[in-house]
Amino acid sequence: MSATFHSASQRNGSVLVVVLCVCLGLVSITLLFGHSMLMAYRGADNDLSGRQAEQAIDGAARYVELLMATAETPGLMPDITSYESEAVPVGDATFWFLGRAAETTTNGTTRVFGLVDEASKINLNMRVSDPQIFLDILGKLPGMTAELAAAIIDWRDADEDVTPGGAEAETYNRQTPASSAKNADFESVEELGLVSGATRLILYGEDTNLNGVLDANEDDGEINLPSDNSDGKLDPGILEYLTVFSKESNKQSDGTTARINVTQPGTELTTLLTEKLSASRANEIMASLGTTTRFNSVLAFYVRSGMKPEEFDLVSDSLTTSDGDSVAGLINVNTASETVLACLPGIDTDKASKIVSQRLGSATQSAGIAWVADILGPDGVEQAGPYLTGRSYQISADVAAVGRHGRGYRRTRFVIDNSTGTPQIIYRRNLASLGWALGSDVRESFASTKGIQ
Ligand SMILES: [Ca+2]
Ligand SMILES: [Ca+2]
Ligand SMILES: [Ca+2]
Ligand SMILES: [Ca+2]
Repeated sequence: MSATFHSASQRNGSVLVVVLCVCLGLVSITLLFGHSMLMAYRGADNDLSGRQAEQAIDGAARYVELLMATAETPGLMPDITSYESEAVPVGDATFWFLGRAAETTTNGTTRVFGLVDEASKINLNMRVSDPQIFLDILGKLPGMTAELAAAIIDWRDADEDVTPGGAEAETYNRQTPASSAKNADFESVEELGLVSGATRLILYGEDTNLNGVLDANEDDGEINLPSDNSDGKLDPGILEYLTVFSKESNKQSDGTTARINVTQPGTELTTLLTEKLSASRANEIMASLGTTTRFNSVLAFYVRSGMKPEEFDLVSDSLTTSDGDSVAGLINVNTASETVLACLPGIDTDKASKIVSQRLGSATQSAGIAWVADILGPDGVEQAGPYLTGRSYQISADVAAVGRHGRGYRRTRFVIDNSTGTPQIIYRRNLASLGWALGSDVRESFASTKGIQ
């Protein structure tokens, strides 16, 4: 009896245990199910947020095309105050244009939102009269090695003659898989990754997410990748300073008439000066030019002409020293950084610094270049003049975006070309894999408002 009772109570106890187990099992299944539902929901939410972010990025690209199409002065970078660049709402999504500080002295410590001028960079395909000039320009880039500079020359020149320290087919043939030098122009800066001597460190430097800003992991030494010198300054790689896209049409602002070649000054030039200035000034200027036609740049022509800066700025966009349909690779003195300017012949760090500080001190944005002649001096004009412009026709928009609740991070960099008068996207690259590029403050702002991230 007692045994039966015991056994019954044992059985009851077992049943209870079984029931409890089943209940616990059901609860855990429910919890598990609930959790997976939540994960599925979050996944779907992330998918939706990602799609929203992608749509915001496409919208941002169209916004830049519109800005360029409606610009009052073609070739003038849109003024930062004339467009939205930071935390721009598009429905439930938000986008940012990752920009660059105007001063290089901020060392990546200032987050700047805005569009970037491709003509503010050195063009890997720029034309020079002597390869040594380009070798010197490249050699002044921070972190550049003599070997890589030489290999860049060899990569794009048509011949198989090895520049000292460089690389042609014989070097690439020894690689696995065997390849050869391209012997043609670069189509993107990413192509540099194929060039002999290029390393991740030289290309990216400390700026592994290519946002121009010193992120926490880029200033903590060896604690997190990349390895950096934790000196509180961003040491970017050469990608920061290079482009393949800068190009301007060699037409006057009407888009059809060829610019006037000042190395063959004739009645066209007199007519232009008469129209833009006056008949008497045209005569004086033509007289002071005399028979000299050996100008290697429009800036050198200006120095010789005796024009006032404001006179030259009225005519400079109608002048050229080239007979080609377009001119590629000129550097815009109105947007280029001190680092880029100091790479050019005839511009030392002192002059580069003066150019940038005078530009920052000016109240209005300019497309003129006369103002740099005073800083450069006659020798500087002679050497740097052939590589300078005041205008830009290719803008890059590095767009980062999130969907609702700050989720679904996406990033795409576009280059939009307006050299034909109709803006069009000529480059698009997904940069989301480089990781979050908006800093901890933006992430925290979403976390604090939505409790997510
Ligand atoms: Ca070659
Ligand atoms: Ca960075
Ligand atoms: Ca680090
Ligand atoms: Ca550093």
